[in-house]
Amino acid sequence: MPLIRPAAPVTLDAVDLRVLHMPLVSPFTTSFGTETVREVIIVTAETPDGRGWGEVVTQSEPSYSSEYTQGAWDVLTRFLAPALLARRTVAPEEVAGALHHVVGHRMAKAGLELAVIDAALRAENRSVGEYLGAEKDRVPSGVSVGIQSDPRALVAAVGGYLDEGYVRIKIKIKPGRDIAETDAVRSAFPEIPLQVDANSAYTLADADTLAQLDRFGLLLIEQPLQEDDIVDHAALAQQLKTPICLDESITSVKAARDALALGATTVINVKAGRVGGYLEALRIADLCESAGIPVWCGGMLETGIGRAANAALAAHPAFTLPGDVSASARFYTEDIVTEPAVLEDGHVRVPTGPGLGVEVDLDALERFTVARETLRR
Ligand code: OSB
Ligand code: MG
Repeated sequence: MPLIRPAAPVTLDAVDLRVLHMPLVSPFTTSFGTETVREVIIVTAETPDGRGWGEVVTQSEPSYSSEYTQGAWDVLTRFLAPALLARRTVAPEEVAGALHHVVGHRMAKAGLELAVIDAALRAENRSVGEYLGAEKDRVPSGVSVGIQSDPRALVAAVGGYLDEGYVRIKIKIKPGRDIAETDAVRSAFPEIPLQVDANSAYTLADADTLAQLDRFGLLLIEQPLQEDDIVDHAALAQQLKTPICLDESITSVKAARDALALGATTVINVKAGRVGGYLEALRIADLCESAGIPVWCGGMLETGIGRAANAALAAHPAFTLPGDVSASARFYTEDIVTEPAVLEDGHVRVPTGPGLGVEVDLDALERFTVARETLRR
């Protein structure tokens, strides 16, 4: 069965790119650093029938992955957007092929592809949920909690999110800020679905430390070792009871297939940006569904644009674990869409309107914009 019902091609008149700086409600700290402002690229695909919106989820520094905003800006303006504009028309399913000659830069490609998907679906009056195979009208919402000043502060932060209704907690860990943190959260909340994310901060030599996490009954540990440590992850899996879930390492359906074949992971975090787009994300979900591997939708502190697409993806039946699909207010006091995602009974609604099903607040977009360039055919 084909993964999706294709959408008709759109005529691309222009691609508009903006860098936005959006203040975060509170600093977000991971093993690779602290963010206080989300720097993100918003893509507009301009067609004779209207606009489509996309989001490039790079961060300002190449820490989570080798991609970063200024690098994405360079490759988008010099190579990717010109390659798409050189075609008279393009269908969403043709974008990846049209950009294939550029190696890597998956987040940049994913943002362009999403703008074309949105434009094409709006023109056909189809929702991104229908397009991606969503089978739910709302998805369970997990929250990713950054490293705090100490375990007590972490317990307080987690308690706040539980009070809001989040159904699954993920805490960030790093060497020296792991066992005591997880112990504190587990002791305070013995029953909650809990997982940890190391963002590549350990090596196989830390296996004994990581094995101490086994006693906390975690759903999984996310990306303990580095992006290219596939064989080491397989070795680590032999030493842990906690399931390993790869994030950074899964850059494509091929990488997913290899990691599964080697026993490096038993759960997969799917992020459209990391893998080059929502269609590749769907291929990974499909692979995992066939293999009986649970998947969940990861997040990259998306604005309302990417957040809408993530909610739709997470509503696909392959996504059997709660994702990092939180309410907009988890990260932002002001979003760039008119109806930001809210938490309702621990869930986020899957938009049903045409395309992404959200309208961009052009005033807010303008206020957060720090750079802009329009490329034309
Ligand atoms: O590893 O999942 C990650 C944010 C930025 C970069 C990497 C990660 C994250 C998160 C936040 O954990 C997830 C979210 O958007 O809610
Ligand atoms: Mg992660």
